[in-house]
Amino acid sequence: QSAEDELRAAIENDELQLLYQPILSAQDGKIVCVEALARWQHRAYGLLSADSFIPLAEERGLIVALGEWALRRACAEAKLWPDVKVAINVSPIQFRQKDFVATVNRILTESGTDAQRVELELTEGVVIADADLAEHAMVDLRALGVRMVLDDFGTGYSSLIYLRRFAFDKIKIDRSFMESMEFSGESAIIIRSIVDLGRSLGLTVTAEGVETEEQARFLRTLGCDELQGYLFGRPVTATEIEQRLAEQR
Ligand code: G
Ligand code: G
Ligand code: MN
Ligand code: NA
Repeated sequence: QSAEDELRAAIENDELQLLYQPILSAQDGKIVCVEALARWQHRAYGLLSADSFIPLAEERGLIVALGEWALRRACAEAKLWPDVKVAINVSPIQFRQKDFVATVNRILTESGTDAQRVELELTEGVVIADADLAEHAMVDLRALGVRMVLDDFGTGYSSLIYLRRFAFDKIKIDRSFMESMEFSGESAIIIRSIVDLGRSLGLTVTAEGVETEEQARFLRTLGCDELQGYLFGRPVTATEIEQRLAEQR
């Protein structure tokens, strides 16, 4: 059986799973959101991270089904933690489907999920192919009440144009800037600029890949709104998130 056939079967038979990584308010350290990250428990290879099968799904036309599965699963599991938002990564291919907005609307309705609790994470790649289509889809999604997030911010080449043209609610600073962050260095200057830019445009700014107390302190000083990274928690199961939320109450 080819990897493609195995992945198709895994999607159809609900054999994939979602882990959730906490995203904290920089102000009070409370979990305000969790990001859903797909995993594949493979018979032979063990637990596979998204990097090892999302590209395959995109190449072989399986990403639309996988994306719908992820939306449905995240909406179902998010019932365990009513106070916290859930962020779902959306592939550019999935986003460009003519019926994407209708699909999101249907899944929200079927699962009884409040749209305000759902964030969709897009990368710049989404708008490169067909900006008009993307613009309309974003307006329609926001009209549903869903929040739109620009993921991996700072890695594309025309981020500023996208921020002006598209109605994002939030930007996530790519974790590559944290990795190389020296407080007097170039990455720190870039991070500061992104935080200032986002705030002056009225966007929520989230930093990803926060691994040290020093990084967290620096980001709080800058006025970054939300923090995500191994310092605060790795991706874990829905049940583990539920337990952690119970502890913070
Ligand atoms: O958690 P991990 O390192 O496996 O994530 C790797 C990449 O896969 C990240 O860029 C993440 O956005 C992406 N990813 C994780 N889950 C999903 C998903 O459900 N759908 C899509 N389209 N991308 C995902
Ligand atoms: O592209 P996207 O931002 O969706 O990818 C999120 C990915 O980043 C996930 O694979 C997640 O496991 C990973 N990640 C989250 N926090 C950290 C961190 O603190 N350090 C590193 N190296 N990776 C992280
Ligand atoms: Mn993401
Ligand atoms: Na990212």
